[in-house]
Amino acid sequence: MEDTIAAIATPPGVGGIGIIRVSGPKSRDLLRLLFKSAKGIGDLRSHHLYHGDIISPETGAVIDEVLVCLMKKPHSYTGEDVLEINCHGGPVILQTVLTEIVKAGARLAEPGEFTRRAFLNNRIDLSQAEAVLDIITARSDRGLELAVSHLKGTLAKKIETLRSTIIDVLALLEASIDFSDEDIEVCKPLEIADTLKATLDELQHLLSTYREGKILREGISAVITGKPNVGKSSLLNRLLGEKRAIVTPIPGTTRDFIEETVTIRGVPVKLTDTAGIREPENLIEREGIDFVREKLSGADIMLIVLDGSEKLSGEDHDILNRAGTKRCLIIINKTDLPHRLNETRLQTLLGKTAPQPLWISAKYGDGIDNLKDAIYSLAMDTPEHHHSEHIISNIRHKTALEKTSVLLSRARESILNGVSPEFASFDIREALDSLGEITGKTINEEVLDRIFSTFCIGK
Ligand SMILES: Nc1nc2c(ncn2[C@@H]2O[C@H](COP(=O)(O)OP(=O)(O)OP(=O)(O)O)[C@@H](O)[C@H]2O)c(=O)[nH]1
Ligand SMILES: [Mg+2]
Repeated sequence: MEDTIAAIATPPGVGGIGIIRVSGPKSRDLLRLLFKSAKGIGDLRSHHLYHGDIISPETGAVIDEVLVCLMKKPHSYTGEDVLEINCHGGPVILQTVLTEIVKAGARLAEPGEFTRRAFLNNRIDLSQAEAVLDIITARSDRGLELAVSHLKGTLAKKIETLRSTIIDVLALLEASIDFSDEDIEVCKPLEIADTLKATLDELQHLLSTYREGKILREGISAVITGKPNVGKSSLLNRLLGEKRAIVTPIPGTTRDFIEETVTIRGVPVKLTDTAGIREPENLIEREGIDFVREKLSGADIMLIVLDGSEKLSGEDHDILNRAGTKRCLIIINKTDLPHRLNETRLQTLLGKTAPQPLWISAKYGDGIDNLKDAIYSLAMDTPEHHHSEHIISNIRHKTALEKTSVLLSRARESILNGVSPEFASFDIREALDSLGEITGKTINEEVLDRIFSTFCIGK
């Protein structure tokens, strides 16, 4: 039998309320031992809130005035008896109550252990358990929408449909192996190959959404670069909608880098404003510029800022040349001032295939909407949106889908080439296992440990 686990479920620190969560067979006894209510709790109804005190069973002293709720199995998050105690939200209170619970026979929960139990008791599948974590850590509206749709089981349903098709194929193949001596044609190779092709196409489609899903879930990093005084810090402030970085007419204002995250068209973007790149005049500048190069090499995209009110300089050339193959946008700032930058020269320098530079005024906000669209498209690689329910965002799912795809292709090849069906059947079985890893139908303990260890305690 499972033991009973307990943890503080709310974040550390002070708050209006703090919740302690308990799950396991002892939940009910713990409540009867530690909780006293003036009205009594009678036969303790499930999913009802009771008001009263948590007391120390040894001294009878009141520890806190609380609301408690028992959710009897199987209708609870974990599928076991779950007890939630709403205490006042102070760290000492919560710790004291938790200590009493542990003294009374519960054990402190590991990170993610409640959700792990929910999975083991078939309340949710593995893709839904992972979605719980994604909901907690969502960094944008669309990231949250995606996680919620996964929690609702949309991905799991899709995977189950694919599995069921593959199982049908396997059944046909197996029949043809069993009846191979007899003269009945049970397996039509071309039909099977077609079904597999359709499944492979669906797998490919799911895989093609990974980039979008990953970006919605994790966001991207963008570094703003350019020579001094072109308006990098002004651009950061404009995109953030607040004055975060110091802006002055003195070239070399920004020395350190400044990092802030904004949501652009639903994507969390970590923006880094950096020191202007030029031949360093002193040690501080040299350090600053070295930092920029480091930041640039790690960034997903680069926003290269030029000053439209000045001619292109050698420094601009250097920066553009160094951009290399990195995804970047060329931004010409200060469009509110008379134009002095020679666009034809810039275009020649960039080459014909380069994207059109974007004109903006960081100071007055012109062109910023266009710039946001361009950042979004560049990040996604495509302006096309997928529906949340058909997007994958987890590398574990991607790897499993890829493996499934390889195995099914191999099975299809051998069927088309008239190879004995045993081979295809073997590959298809493996493909089923690999697909089942996504929902947790086939999974080992080690993988479970890895997944749930990334959760917070109390979830
Ligand atoms: N007219 C006009 N001035 C701008 C614009 N953007 C920035 N500036 C001015 O240009 C000067 C430099 O702006 P910053 O944002 O500090 O430039 P920076 O690229 O961060 O400069 P460093 O940190 O020194 O590398 C300031 O005086 C800004 O007010 C713009 O769109 N139009
Ligand atoms: Mg600056």
